[in-house]
Amino acid sequence: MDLGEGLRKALAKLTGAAIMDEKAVKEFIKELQRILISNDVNVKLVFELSKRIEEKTLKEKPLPGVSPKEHAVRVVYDELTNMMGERHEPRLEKQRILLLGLFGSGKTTSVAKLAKFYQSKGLKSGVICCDTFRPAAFEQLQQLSERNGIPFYGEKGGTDATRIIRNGLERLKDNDVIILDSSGRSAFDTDLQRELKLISQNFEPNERFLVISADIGQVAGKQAAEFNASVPLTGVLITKMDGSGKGGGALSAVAATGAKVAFIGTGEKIPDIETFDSKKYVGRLLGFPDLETLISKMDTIVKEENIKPEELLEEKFTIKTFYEQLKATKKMGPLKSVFGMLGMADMPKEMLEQSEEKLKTYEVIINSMTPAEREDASLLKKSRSRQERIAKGAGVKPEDVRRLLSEFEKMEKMMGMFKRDRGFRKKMEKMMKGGGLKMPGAG
Ligand SMILES: Nc1nc2c(ncn2[C@@H]2O[C@H](COP(=O)(O)OP(=O)(O)OP(=O)(O)O)[C@@H](O)[C@H]2O)c(=O)[nH]1
Ligand SMILES: [Mg+2]
Repeated sequence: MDLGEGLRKALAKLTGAAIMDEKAVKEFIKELQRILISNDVNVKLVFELSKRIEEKTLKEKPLPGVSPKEHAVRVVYDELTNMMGERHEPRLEKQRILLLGLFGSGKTTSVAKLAKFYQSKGLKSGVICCDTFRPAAFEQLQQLSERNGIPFYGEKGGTDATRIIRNGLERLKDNDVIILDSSGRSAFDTDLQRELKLISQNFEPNERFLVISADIGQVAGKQAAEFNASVPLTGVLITKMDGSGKGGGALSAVAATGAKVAFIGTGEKIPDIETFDSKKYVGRLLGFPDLETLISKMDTIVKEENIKPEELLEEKFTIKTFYEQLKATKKMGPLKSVFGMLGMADMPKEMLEQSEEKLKTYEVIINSMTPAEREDASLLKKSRSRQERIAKGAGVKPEDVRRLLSEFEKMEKMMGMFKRDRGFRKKMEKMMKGGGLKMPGAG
């Protein structure tokens, strides 16, 4: 079971118990330990954490106005947050950043992601390829940079790191932020150590970020300590937080070494990077809405797709709005995380998977509908002959048309829920101001 799902279930059980007595708390603690350990969090950390949670839940008096159950949720939230490290505040100023790490950890991708990140903060940012080890490294970063409008310097086939850095710094001197991609190895060895020392001396980085893939779990702690001993790190960037069930293990292990998790990678695409904030991370795991991230993400997409926010919540939900939304949500990345951010973690699976192919099929189906049908889906629901006509026109099976309709209906229901919720937007605004953030299952 994934970490978030496990935690949410265990908490819901605790807060749903008729009385939250010692027995219920002890049961919860056992469950919590099982979930954390199976997600590769270090056993010692888990026992320390669960002991504190047990003590605080049973012995501490809740603040006035806070129910024992709310208190318990708060304790769990605080303890998990502490275990996962602190919040990173990136310096938004002129600087040089070195990314280092083992093979395939995500260095090159993260170099481009970071350049875009700093560009989005208004800083001119360029990148240097100083991976002199892997032959295709130059092309990979060059292409990523070209596609994303990032100034790039590299020397194809070049092996002289000192020279590459000198030339690169000269060529990119108009940039505020310069990020350097270094070569990996299959393990940390003296060869890599020597190379990184040389790069450090010539590049004089302000930040030295170790890039680690989340899928190595708690081994991340050992790795961070090992690198740190010879190349003093200023932070760690954990990639593949999206695909790995071991993200929590990696984060907590790195935090336990005292190294700081600076950024996390949450997907293969360039925008999939976040400054690390343990509160946000744990909040999302527990299913509390992370509205700041959601809203800023929505804002960008709404701008890109030219969607008017009112339209998303307009009175009438039509096939047209449905399709616009599917497209937008696909852009937002796995819908799962978006709904997780809204505190509605467990959506029907088929709605979470918006493949390119499926969207294409939907597009041709929708194109075969008459304007009236697009406005009023009830015309279609009742009429098999209309469904068949559309299928024929679109060159698909009638089942495909019905599948679209059934998804439309599900989404329509959800939108209805939002609206009945005394204005979804109002709720979001209220939550953002910090008031009224009700924890699921608590109370
Ligand atoms: N899902 C996911 N994939 C990622 C993420 N970051 C990187 N990847 C993928 O991981 C693979 C390796 O990434 P690279 O950036 O080439 O890794 P590297 O550390 O530069 O590798 P070497 O140069 O060979 O040492 C690529 O397929 C990336 O798309 C992430 O945050 N999430
Ligand atoms: Mg690379």
